[in-house]
Amino acid sequence: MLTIVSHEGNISTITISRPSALNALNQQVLSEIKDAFASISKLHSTRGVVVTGEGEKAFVAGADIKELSSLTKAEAVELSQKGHQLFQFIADFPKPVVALVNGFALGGGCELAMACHIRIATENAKFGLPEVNLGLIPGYGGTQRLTQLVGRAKALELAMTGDMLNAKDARELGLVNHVVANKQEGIELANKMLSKIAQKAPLAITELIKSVNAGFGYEKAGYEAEVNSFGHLFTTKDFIEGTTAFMEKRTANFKGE
Ligand code: CO8
Repeated sequence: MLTIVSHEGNISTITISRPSALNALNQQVLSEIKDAFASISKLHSTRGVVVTGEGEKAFVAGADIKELSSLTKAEAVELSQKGHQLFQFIADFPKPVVALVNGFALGGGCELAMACHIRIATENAKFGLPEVNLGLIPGYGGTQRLTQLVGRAKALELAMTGDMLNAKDARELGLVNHVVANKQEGIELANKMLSKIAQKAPLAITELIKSVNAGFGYEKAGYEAEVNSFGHLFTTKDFIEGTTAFMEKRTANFKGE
């Protein structure tokens, strides 16, 4: 298993545990996250969920680039659509979901954190959508959710430069709710917050999540445009160059082809 589910009191924790690849999301991890949320949704005793990454270095450093590099356009579109469904399931989850971001939250990792309701980041956390370095764009809803959280101008700047934001800057921009010194403090804060919410009426919390999300609207056109553009880029030479360069640990030389 690459995803560990644990329960303490009325809080369930999902830990993505693939430290050798900085907890990157391969298809197995995605499917295990889906199963974890599905099983927690049936647990009456769980009143809140924490999602985090194993270790201190990474929350999730993105989709698994080695796996992505061999996908066809059709496979990439299918996987992106599956990810969209899963991340929207998390965004609509009827119980509060806190992302405890303990290190790198890049690409799909940043998208996973953004799908959660609340984000707590450790001081060493780094956020970013660096897909442009691979000849790609975000494919798990990042173009939409980053824009919702930080506004169009900053979202475009971050996604076009691929720059990483530190935890404090991410908090300034509204991407992160709270910054804590380390993972232990993050666990304590997440537990405190979720325990407080657990004392409120559960049905009211569920309706609150539904209402806030309805106001944002699941802008289907935006998510669909992302999937189509993401898939299209799998047919380009720049995508081959970008992913090859990552695996060869060098800077990519893009030609716009
Ligand atoms: N995928 C696969 N392996 C990874 C990933 C990743 N995203 N990130 C890190 N790793 C691996 C490295 O290859 C390395 O493995 P090895 O030891 O075998 O060489 C190991 O993890 C440790 O990483 P580094 O040695 O690179 O550690 P550093 O501290 O030097 O650097 C970084 C850390 C800066 C985080 C660096 O690893 C990095 O840049 N990683 C890639 C980040 C990235 O580009 N993420 C975006 C990926 S694309 C994406 O998320 C698209 C989402 C939509 C997908 C839709 C699916 C269809």
